[in-house]
Amino acid sequence: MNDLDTLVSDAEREFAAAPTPAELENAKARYLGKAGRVTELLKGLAALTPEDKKTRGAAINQTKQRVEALLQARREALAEAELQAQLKAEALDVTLPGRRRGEGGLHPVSLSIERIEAIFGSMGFAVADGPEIETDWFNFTALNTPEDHPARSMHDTFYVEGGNVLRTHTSPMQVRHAVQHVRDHADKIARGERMPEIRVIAPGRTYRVDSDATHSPMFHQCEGLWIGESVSFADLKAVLADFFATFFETTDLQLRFRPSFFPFTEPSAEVDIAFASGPLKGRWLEVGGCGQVHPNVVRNFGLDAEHYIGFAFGLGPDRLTMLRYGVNDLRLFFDGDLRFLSQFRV
Ligand code: 2NM
Repeated sequence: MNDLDTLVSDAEREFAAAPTPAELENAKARYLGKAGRVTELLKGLAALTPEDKKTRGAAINQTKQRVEALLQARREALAEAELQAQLKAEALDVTLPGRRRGEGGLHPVSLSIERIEAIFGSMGFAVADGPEIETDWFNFTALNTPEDHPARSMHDTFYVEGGNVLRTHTSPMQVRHAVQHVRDHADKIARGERMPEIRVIAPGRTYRVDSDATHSPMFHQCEGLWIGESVSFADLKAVLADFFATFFETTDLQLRFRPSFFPFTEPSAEVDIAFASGPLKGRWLEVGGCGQVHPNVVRNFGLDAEHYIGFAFGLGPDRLTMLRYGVNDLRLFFDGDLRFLSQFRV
């Protein structure tokens, strides 16, 4: 191997050993730069005879071209390797599923309240709304609750500034609705004409000082009221039987009224149901309270209690939702954990 072939194979080895374009350019300088090996060979031509200069010059030029070709090949190889590395690093898996917009849905208790409104709506009940901060009169006094009743204690009721309370039930909305209804029909009532019946439900948030697995300081209630000239306990039974059968989508259902006491009804009863099949089969479950509206409450509506009579009831949408879906801890509804809540998305 002559000195020129050695130079070419040296260049090839050094170019191949350069791992980056920058190091390749350093290696190039050692051959083709101002003091590079090829340049030095060309400088050496000056000392030769014209004859030798010609043959040697041609050989060096050929060597230079071979080195330049090797350099160019190595440049392209490094550029290609860099491109491949970049493509690999930035690789996109186009078969991955897209990012979806998060889907929301109604809270399970809201779903129940919507069902409750639809069912009672089909029986002609209007839906009342009202403030969550209530006056003492609408929350207690109008509902025949005496000054010394334990429900009025600070242990049971959240008091806010000005002597108002966070409503402990939704009945005050019914009082507001009934009082307005009576005002709206005052002329008719004064002429002794028939007043349209009061038929209303009041769903919403209510508050009591209570907190454990089955009690939350904020919970939901849906109270119902039907007042007319001869609305009886038999009507109450029919309305509630129809409601529970529709809500739980079964006619295999027993209904039981257990004597009880509420200041705003007389007589009063707790309502129990029992399913004939399913996981709760045969167990009596308390689902609400009810009664004939107390004459004092009827008078507070602005009506003659000798002439108008009816019933009221209170249901717990939280508890109805637990029974419907088999949820055993009330707190799950109010923790805001999406792993729980997303299961009810419809
Ligand atoms: C219940 C139980 C019994 C009730 C009474 C009234 C009103 F406004 F007519 F006086 N509303 N709701 C009532 C009666 C509520 O909840 C357990």
